[in-house]
Amino acid sequence: PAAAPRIASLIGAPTDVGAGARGASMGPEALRVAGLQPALESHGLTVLDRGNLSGPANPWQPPEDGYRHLREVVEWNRRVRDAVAAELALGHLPILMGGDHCLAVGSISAVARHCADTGRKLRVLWLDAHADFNTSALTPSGNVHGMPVACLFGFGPEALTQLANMPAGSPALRTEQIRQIGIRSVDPGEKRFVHAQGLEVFDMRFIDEVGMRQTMERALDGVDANTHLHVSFDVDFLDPDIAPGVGTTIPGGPTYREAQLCMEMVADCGQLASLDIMELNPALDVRNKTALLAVDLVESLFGKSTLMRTRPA
Ligand code: EXY
Ligand code: MN
Ligand code: MN
Ligand code: MN
Repeated sequence: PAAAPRIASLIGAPTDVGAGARGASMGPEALRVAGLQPALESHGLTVLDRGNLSGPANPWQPPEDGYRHLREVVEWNRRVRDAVAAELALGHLPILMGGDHCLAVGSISAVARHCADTGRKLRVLWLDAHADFNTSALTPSGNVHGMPVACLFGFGPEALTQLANMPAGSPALRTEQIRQIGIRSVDPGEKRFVHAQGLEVFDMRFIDEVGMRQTMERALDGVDANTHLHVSFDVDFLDPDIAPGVGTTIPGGPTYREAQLCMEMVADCGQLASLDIMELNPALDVRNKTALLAVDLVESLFGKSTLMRTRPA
């Protein structure tokens, strides 16, 4: 496979404007304190810490027309999009440190546009307990972190659905470009919409029945040397027993080893080209252990493995 970029750029987005609990705004610093940069460097990457983006404060208001803080959400997403686009244009591998998961609209919009401009295929792996496929009509909360995938598919406010500025006003993402893994909490209307749109979802039931290895083989099927692989890692993907530091814990997530295998198989495919690390909430964590775990898993994403020094042919 084509060599993935070896310069990674850390972009902090310290906000929780899209979330239902405060605290994900502290995620970027917790990842730094947990040693994200030296961990990546130990796997041969050159790492540029670009510091934190700034943006509007969280006004902590109830929903208006089905959205909480839409103005602030849009502003943060524009800044994330621009920052991620700038790193992609330099040939760097952007790592967005969230921040809540609404910001994946901005980062994946930049990635989708980059792929359209450079003729690369795009595959997004959405690692999450949630499908994040609500709309203003379906949402039980108005929290935009429950809506980013729908926005990327073109269902949402124009200010978010048009962030990628794709040719002919196309949505940033199509069903064949995304695989969701670890899903175990979907609202009733959201579930119908996920089915109607034909999303490929490897939910926890699927992982229980076939195992993480076959799940990842299927999720990565078709990824080739011309594929830009983006991983959007919502830390609530992980079982709350090992990862309590998130605002929306859902029991029954991947174990430590299942999560490691997931990341290791991404590393093996050699195509990882951009990453989001989202929803880490240090206010709910225990001695930064969820941040340390996230760093450990991200190391596996970049090729840490137990015994093998080289990949099998
Ligand atoms: N589905 C619920 C809602 O839309 O309010 C919960 C969404 C939580 C989203 C998290 C972070 O991935
Ligand atoms: Mn590129
Ligand atoms: Mn999410
Ligand atoms: Mn989630």
